[in-house]
Amino acid sequence: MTAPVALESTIYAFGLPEDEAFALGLTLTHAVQEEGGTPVPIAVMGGEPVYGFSQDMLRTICRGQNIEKANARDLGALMATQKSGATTVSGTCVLAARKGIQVFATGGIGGVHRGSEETFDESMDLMAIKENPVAVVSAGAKSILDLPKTLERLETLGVPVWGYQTETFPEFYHRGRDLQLEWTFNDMPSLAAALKAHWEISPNTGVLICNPIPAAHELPPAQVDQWLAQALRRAKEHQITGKRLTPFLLNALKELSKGQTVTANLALIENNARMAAQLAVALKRV
Ligand code: PSU
Ligand code: MN
Repeated sequence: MTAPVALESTIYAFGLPEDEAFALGLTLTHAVQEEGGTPVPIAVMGGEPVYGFSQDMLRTICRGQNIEKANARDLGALMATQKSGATTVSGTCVLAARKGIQVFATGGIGGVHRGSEETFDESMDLMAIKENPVAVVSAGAKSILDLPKTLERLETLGVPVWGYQTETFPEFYHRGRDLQLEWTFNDMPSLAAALKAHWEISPNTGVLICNPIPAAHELPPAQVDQWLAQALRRAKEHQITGKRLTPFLLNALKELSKGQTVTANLALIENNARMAAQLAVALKRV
């Protein structure tokens, strides 16, 4: 397989409406191929980890019926019970690493939730990036999370957080505000060389690569904050916690923004898939 790029499947099953999700599956496949990479969407189907989907399989996942949200810790149980799961960033990191796939494109990672001092809600994504040698290309994380705490936790875990052509931690729907990154790489050969050096020193630890949403697709930060505040209030009213929280918030944002967050989400994922493919190609040359 030349220049493989892993893709997660939770976004298809739980992050978007079915038809948009299906179209996105096809778009990401083409985007990775156009940049010279091999797309490897990952899920668990009937108890088997799958690397690459047929169109039927993609449709089943997008429909999201009889599909679990599969974190890293769910994989063994899904396999033993022959169930199907759409893998989150954490589940995808584990399965990608098992096949030696070094580059993975997602939209945004999970992180430390707001109010975590009460709820202890921190995404397993952070731990999984620490434990698997995969470069996770993401547009940062949404401010539904507590971003300063998320960055602190990544530091504690020893996960490098690198900007690609940005000095600011991107905040998913916009290119970021005041969270400074310590490391920035401005071209693909430099980024690939840094990854190679990192894996010589820390062969088992992943890296978070931050690729901001293209400026043309950014949503205004103040507007996003307003939608977020409302979405968080709704989640509290409905007492949504645990695994259901992230999909609930995404759906609330979609409604509040009349679909604008979905359009931005699609644009940034495609951008990440392209960049990840360029990185996978560059990694072969270092
Ligand atoms: N961020 C998004 N869209 C998503 C997710 C994150 O903008 O669909 C998904 C990813 O699969 C991520 C997961 O790994 O949500 C994190 O869920 P939790 O917060 O329950 O760990
Ligand atoms: Mn959680």
